[in-house]
Amino acid sequence: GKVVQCLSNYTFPPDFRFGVATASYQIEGAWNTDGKGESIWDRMTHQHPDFFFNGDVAADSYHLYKEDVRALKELGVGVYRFSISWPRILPTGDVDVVNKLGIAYYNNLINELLANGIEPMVTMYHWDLPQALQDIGGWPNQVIADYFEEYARVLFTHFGDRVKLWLTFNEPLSFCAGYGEWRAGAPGIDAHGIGDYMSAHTVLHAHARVYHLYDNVFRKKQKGQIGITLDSEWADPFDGTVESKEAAERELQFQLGWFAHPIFSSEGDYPRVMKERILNNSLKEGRTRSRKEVKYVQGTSDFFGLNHYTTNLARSGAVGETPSLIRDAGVQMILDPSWPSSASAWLKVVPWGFRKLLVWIAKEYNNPPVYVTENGFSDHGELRDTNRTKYITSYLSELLKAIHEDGCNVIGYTAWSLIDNYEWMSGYTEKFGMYYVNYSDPARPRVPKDSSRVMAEIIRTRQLPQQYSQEDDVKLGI
Ligand code: GBH
Repeated sequence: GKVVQCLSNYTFPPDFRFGVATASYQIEGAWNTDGKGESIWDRMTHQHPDFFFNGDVAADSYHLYKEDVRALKELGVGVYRFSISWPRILPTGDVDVVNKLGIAYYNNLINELLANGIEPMVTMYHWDLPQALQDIGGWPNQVIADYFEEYARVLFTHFGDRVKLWLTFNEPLSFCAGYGEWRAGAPGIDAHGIGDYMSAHTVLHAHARVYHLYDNVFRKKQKGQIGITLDSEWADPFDGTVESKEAAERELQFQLGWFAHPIFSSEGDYPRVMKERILNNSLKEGRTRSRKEVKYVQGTSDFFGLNHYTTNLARSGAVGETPSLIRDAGVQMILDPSWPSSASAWLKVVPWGFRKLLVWIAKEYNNPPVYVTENGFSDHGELRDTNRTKYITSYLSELLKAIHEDGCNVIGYTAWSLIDNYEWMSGYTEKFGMYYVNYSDPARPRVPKDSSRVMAEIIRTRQLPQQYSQEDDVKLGI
């Protein structure tokens, strides 16, 4: 039967921050303009033009950033989350060359935002590693943490007087997979069960280094906040069996706990279930040591950045090759065919999973302040994007219940995304923007979709528009 969408009447707390998000490689273009160095995404897309689209031009935000700010202003956002391209600032990855024009671009963007009353939230790394650093091994090589710290120092030095919200990494879970599976993104290295774990180890270390750098050198003067953004689906037990409940819990530990437990838990270190299973499998594989090592990086985040899009059903079972992360997790993840779809095969509309994940994080990590740094819906670029509006409003409704009924400390929300952009392995086929961009028009005009008007209304009224609870006949939530 039909389930009518029922939106919460709660209002957003007075200090709740609203915004939208983007990432450098997905919007900027100008891949080799004004001294920018090559990134691992430039290299991979250029080497495999048959397989990947590229972000050579993208939405051309390098030249059109004022159009982006105009759209942000129209939305009425308080915050704009964007990322800085490491090779645009440091073309070789190292501080031997600091690209003045790259610094100037981000200065212009930041100043334009501030002039319009919008606070910048800056991600230091949204996947575009300088190719020169990949040439010496990339993230599996722990020396990359040194380079990341020096890069961060350049960012704090040049932008920290005006940027008060920093994120070190966007979604380590996603980009470490680039060192596990060819199909998972740049650099496309097939070393599952080894390269991905090694990368994660460096990334956690690099994150902690930059947090401590901020604490020791910049925080007192600049008075900002610094965190990390982790991504996780919700894993709901496939059925009522103990095996499925344990599998769902295990899946959350392997997705979110992998990075969150070392940083946010009172215990520190990787989740116990992960260490045990990886060690057991490593021994079974005839190895003399675990494929994973241990490191403590506790307490190195002022808030918990969370990207969340969708839910899966989890049950215990063998999946993936030996060795691999998914083999170690031992969880089969299943999409319920009754859940509404998007343009992305992996993205089903399951708003209640969002609330469950927020509650899980609050319990697991002693209710940290959570900043939802991404959440959004893909379609094919429709201007009348009713399904995006339904997605955003129903997920925000669950977020409000998590705040008001479950006591979760959710402090902000930046929707993915401001504009249609380069969607990684899917090129320009899946659109997440609240603004449409015509990719066959060299001028790349930004055109508001219906969802942008609803978002503007939510930001202005600080509550959800009630008409969407009346007209809805799509099963969006219970
Ligand atoms: C975010 O990742 C990214 O931060 C952002 O850049 C991106 O544009 C946005 O999502 C929308 O995708 O193709 O079946 O192998 C969200 C987490 C992890 C979701 C990788 C898609 C690939 C699934 N993503 N996952 S599949």
